[in-house]
Amino acid sequence: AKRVVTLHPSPSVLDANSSSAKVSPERFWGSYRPQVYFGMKTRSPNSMVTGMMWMRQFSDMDVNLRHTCEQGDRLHGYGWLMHDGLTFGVQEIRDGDLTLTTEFVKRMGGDHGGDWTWRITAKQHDKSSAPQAPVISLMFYAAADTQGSLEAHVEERNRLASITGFSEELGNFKITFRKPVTGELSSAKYASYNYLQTVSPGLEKLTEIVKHSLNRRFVYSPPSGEKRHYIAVDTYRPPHNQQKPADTRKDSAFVVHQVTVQTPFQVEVLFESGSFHTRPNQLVGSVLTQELEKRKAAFEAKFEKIFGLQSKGFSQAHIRFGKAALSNMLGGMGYFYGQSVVQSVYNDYPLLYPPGALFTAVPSRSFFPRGFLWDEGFHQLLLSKWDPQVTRETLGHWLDLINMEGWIPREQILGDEARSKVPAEFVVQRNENANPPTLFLALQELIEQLSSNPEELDSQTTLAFLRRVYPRLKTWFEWYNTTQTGPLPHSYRWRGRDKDTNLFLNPKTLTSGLDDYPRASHPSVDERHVDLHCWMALSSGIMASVARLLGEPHQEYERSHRVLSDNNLLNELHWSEQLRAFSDFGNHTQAVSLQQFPVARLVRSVRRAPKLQYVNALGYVSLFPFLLHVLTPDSPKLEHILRDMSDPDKLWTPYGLRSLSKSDPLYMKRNTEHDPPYWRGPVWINLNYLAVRALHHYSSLEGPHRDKAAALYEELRTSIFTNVYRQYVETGYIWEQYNDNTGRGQGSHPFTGWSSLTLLIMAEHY
Ligand code: 6A9
Repeated sequence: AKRVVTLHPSPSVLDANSSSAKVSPERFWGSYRPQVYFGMKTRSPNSMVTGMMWMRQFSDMDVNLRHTCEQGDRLHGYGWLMHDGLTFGVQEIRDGDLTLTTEFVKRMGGDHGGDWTWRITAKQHDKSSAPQAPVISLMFYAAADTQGSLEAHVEERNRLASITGFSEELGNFKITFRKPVTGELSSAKYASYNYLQTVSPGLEKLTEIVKHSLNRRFVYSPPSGEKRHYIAVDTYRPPHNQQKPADTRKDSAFVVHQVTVQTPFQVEVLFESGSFHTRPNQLVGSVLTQELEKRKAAFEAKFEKIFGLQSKGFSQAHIRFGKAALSNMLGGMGYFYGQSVVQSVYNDYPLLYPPGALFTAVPSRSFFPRGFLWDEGFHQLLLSKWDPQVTRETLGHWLDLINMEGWIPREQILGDEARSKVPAEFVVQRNENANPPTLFLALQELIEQLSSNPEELDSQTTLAFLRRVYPRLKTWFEWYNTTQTGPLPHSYRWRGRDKDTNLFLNPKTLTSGLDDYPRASHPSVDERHVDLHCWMALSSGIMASVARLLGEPHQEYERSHRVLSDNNLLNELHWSEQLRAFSDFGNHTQAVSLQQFPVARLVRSVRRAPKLQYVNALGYVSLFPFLLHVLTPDSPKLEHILRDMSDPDKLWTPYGLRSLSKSDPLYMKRNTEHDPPYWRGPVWINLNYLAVRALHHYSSLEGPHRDKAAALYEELRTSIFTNVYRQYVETGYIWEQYNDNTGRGQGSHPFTGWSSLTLLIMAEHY
């Protein structure tokens, strides 16, 4: 029963201190809190965190405090315009007629990850019709998480000029709040100041504490202008006798500096590390401006060198979009620490997984700011082009979370802050459940980089990395190859399908990553899934390559790869003559529908009994042998695949390939009254990326379908980036999916996880 919570016995990929300020000072501080609009922390458990909230004064609306990224805030857009993942970032936030630019720059020195400075620039939108420039409150804070201390230093009545503090990982430090100015050379602006010094029982409570401390008793009285009451944090210290003893263990210092000022203005916040003794000057004002300019220029040069959008003739606006796609993926990197809640058949109750760290990009800063296993493989396809060290460290973190069985929990909800965003019923992860092993896609990319530059230092690092991950990869592969097998030799079946068959039009398969994509109507052990078969073909091939590179026995992996890639076997297991496409197989009937029951609710009615047969749902699943390059270039099946892809009544749309054929009976059908279609029509960018990549692959190999693939390649590539770009310009966001009829972005936003692969499509980097 303890197996599920026992970690893999091999030495961990990452040394215990690999993310520490000593070993990795340049990556210690970062914007690793993607769930807030602006904030930084260090890559350490229980890190001291810093952040910013803001709110508009004298508005008709109720208190509009902004802090964690929320779709409900209805911002017109927010995201990183530039971010190098290492030294600096520039973000733009558009809230009504207010534009906030949040920039940070780091400077190395001392033993604790060095210094950084923030610069916030607030402006009223040019096109605003408001008679008066808005008055804004910015609230900068530092908060401890169960360890470390903070001391507030107050000057001039209510103005908190600085915070000094100490923590295990940072030693002594000082945070200074500069006064707002109109521009770099101008003198201070009129501003009102407030502060709050208190304790919090956990980082997920910070917004609430600030909200509950707000008071309208303060007066804003600019020299030329009317006096008005404004809302601010009130200074108070919770009296000791009111603290419940149980809470004091967790209670941690929390200090907020509020500045209230009319736009336009600019304000800077400095973090200075106590062990940085050789600081030449303060990183503020013109020094900061110069540093920023230098970083921006370096970023632009590196961006063009890697992605070459300019040399491909893209417009400046397209290039800005490309930079934002990359920057948001880098700026969406988080560092999480905590325990998953897991369940195996041997436990009566869920158990806590051992505590662990995860450095990962998140799919969506607002709606799911946490790690997802198969999303991460796609994220790293882009990030590995920019900084392979990020990819190695991320893969290292994921693979260090593997248990002795070879299982990695699919959704990583680590720490109270992450937990606070997830309804209880979604928290528990089950150890029968897989998720596509896309980390192999990222490994494949690292291996390709290595074979094209074997002499480079980076290749040595990758080789050493592969050596360390290898024992874990072996167990991971074995886990899929034993727990997810199907009824026939060399067939596979996703576990973890919905059980309560009659409540759903088609029971879902969340584990496949394609949630509600139609599968056999009646889940059974007789099923075989073509997408999983292809993932296994891919994975065994990468396992063979890694083993070969390391001089380890590789024959078994090669054999598996040969068998799983055998086009005859694939045809036998998965080719449906009726559909003339690849398909799942299982206990299935098409004759199902949702019926209104007398007691106002929908129940599935089955008009014809299921039987063992092909499922015949044409869509992404049927494309997998092509998407993952399992088909040989001379396969006659390619002709059918290319035809279905280019047929507007099936998969083709002007915005990319839709997930399910327009002619399928479940096309755009709801699964329950509360569960709208998700992978039953809309255009998803991760699989469209694979499709474009596959067209590129087949158009570069000799074969009867080469020309057709080449022509489709150009068309599909252009459709995808044209629409994602247009939606970004029109709505301010990159989206989770795109409507197959209108191209409109839908679902969660910003979604700068795999949708950012659009940049690779523009750059033609596969
Ligand atoms: C449930 C709601 C505030 C669904 O991008 C992450 C995943 C993909 O891996 C998967 O393929 N998304 C795709 O079908 C989003 C899953 C979000 C689950 C969140 C809890 C929280 O409410």
